[in-house]
Amino acid sequence: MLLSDATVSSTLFTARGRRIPADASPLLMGVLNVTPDSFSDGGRYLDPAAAVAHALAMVEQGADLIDIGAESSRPGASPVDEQEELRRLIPVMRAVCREATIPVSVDTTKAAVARRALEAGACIVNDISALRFDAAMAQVVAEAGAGLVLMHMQGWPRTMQQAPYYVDVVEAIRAFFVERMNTAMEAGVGREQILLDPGLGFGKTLEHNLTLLRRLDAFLTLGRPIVVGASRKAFIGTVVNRPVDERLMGTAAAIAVAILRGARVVRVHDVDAMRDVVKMVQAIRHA
Ligand code: HH2
Repeated sequence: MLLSDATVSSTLFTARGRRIPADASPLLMGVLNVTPDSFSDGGRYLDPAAAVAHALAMVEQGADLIDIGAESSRPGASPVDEQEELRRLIPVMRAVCREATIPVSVDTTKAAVARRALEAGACIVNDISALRFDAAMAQVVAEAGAGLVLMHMQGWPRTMQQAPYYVDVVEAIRAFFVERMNTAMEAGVGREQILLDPGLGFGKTLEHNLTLLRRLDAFLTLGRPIVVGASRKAFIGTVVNRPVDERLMGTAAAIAVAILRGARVVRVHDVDAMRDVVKMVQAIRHA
């Protein structure tokens, strides 16, 4: 099904005084993990100079946003303490925000890390716990007027893939989004600051992930932009039977479907290749 763009207004979202126009979407969010253990690029960008160079390369390749994370959330990952997360993140965040003109987000669940990242120039908080892991997070986002990605996850990264269960995965996540948006707005976050992400791979079976992509349009009536992070994930590996560094084509297919079903932001590792996917899908949609 092709979808009209009527469900989101001419402003896609706002982030610290920046207005991201709807007609610029679908946006490519390039992933930068400054971690030793991320599932696909762990260890590659621990050196701050390499991390900054990679971020700038993604900008060059056409990224619309850069998402920087310093704690892996892969299934079974061990938590990282605040000091270590800050140590990895802040120098890179500061340098990328100085060099790049596009909006930069911080992928964190900790309010103190989000605050320091915003001070360093980030303008979006990508919280995979949707404000559930740190009671102070909503306030930090509200005070900064930052963009906010509310992502769905069942359980915690350590255990989330052990036995994910839903009566109806789409309905469960829809209800979660409504409840989390209300929590954010009660804390003073503006509706226009919010983006929603079903959290592919976060407490979901293969069937759940595929169903969410197929039925992504069920979330459009919530009136907020949908973010999808399918890039290189295990569920793609299961379908195509390939290791993490050979999932480019599987990722391309997932992203094409996500955009056709209404995704406004796609979070990807391979910006150069996925730029072509976005362009091609858009050309077909607008023909
Ligand atoms: N996926 C990952 C991390 N953060 N944020 C959002 N909003 N959506 C996602 O799907 C999402 C996310 C996991 O991918 P990655 O960052 O590459 O790996 P790791 O968590 O191992 O660092």
